Amino acid sequence: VRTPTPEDRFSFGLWTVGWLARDQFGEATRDPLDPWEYATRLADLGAWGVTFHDDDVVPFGTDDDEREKILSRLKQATDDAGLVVEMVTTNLFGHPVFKDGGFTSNDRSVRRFALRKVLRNVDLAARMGASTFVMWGGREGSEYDGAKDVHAALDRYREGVDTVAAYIKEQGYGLRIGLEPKPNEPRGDILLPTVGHALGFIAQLEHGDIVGLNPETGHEQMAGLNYTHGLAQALWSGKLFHIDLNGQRSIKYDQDLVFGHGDLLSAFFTVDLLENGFPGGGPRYDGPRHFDYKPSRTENDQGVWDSAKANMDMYLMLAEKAKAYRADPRVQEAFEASGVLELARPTLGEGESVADLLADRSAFEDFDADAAGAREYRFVHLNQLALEHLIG
Ligand code: 3MF
Ligand code: MG
Ligand code: MG
Ligand code: MG
Repeated sequence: VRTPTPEDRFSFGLWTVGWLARDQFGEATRDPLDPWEYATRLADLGAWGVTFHDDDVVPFGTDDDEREKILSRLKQATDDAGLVVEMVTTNLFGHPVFKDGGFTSNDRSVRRFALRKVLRNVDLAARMGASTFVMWGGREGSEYDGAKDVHAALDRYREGVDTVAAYIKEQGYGLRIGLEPKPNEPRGDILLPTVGHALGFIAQLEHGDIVGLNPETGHEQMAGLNYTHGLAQALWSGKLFHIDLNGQRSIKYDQDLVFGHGDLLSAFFTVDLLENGFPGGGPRYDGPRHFDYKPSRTENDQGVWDSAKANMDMYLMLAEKAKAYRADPRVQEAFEASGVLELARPTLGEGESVADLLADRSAFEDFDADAAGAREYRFVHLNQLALEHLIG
């Protein structure tokens, strides 16, 4: 594989390579580096950008002077390394104060504290030159249905997101908010569990014009859903603002594997959509290729950086294969034969009214449903061509 360049726009959360591998059952297996060390090592591998939670860089509770020192140091290091801070996000899940949520905690004083933490972080995001502000509400939810008034919680969620969005506009910051859906973990059930739920929520916002999505591969797959379809609907809705790429093997705990190390065929079609767009045209994603994975607990210094590189290598290898797949004349023929391209043609003719449709006997009275039912789509042949390219 070729070496990634800044044009590829690969970015990483500092919390990914920075994860010390402490899990539910075991202690950390790695020693921490300073945030700027992670950043420069990612730059050496060919990454273009980094992202972080406030607390990844400035530990919770740090005083203002120390915070200022740390932030200047990080900014200097990213500038020196030629790295972009493309996204900033808020940790509303680590401290015990957020155990029942941030924006939707049953405790109003916690909700006010959460909002202040986020607003301060919006200022930081703008100062770092970020373009996306992600909100993952990992603690917004419940273990017990009786413990959360979901109607009130959604009111408070909307109030929180609208307050932040209004502040962004008021300050004239060039930031857009990306909501990140996840079905569960750490809460038993999380609010806005899927791309679809989040799109429905955004439609209820006052400032929804600057609110979109940051869908994560593994989060959709934890719910048994098709990540590529989730991206597709977000694109169709004009709401695909950012992405979290990683790997997940079926419906189980959040694995955060290297991109492509989970469902490889699904990863192929994800890259095909991101790189080549919809077969029939339509909106394209032009944001960062952002990875949110965790180097496995078995990895130390070598393995952490091998795995970071593996994400980019997987993406580049799949991009190359996806290009060859689309360029293959047999694939174009199969698209034709399978009706994949025909789907882009509107069902009604130009200017055709419902009355015209009702008057069209060929559409119904004289339509030979049995003949149409006998049509062969040959999707298996098309899929086999994709696999030929993928493993060939
Ligand atoms: C958890 C996540 C989060 C979010 C992050 C916002 C800790 O499963 O995916 O990572 O991505 O909080 O960007
Ligand atoms: Mg995640
Ligand atoms: Mg995950
Ligand atoms: Mg994520």
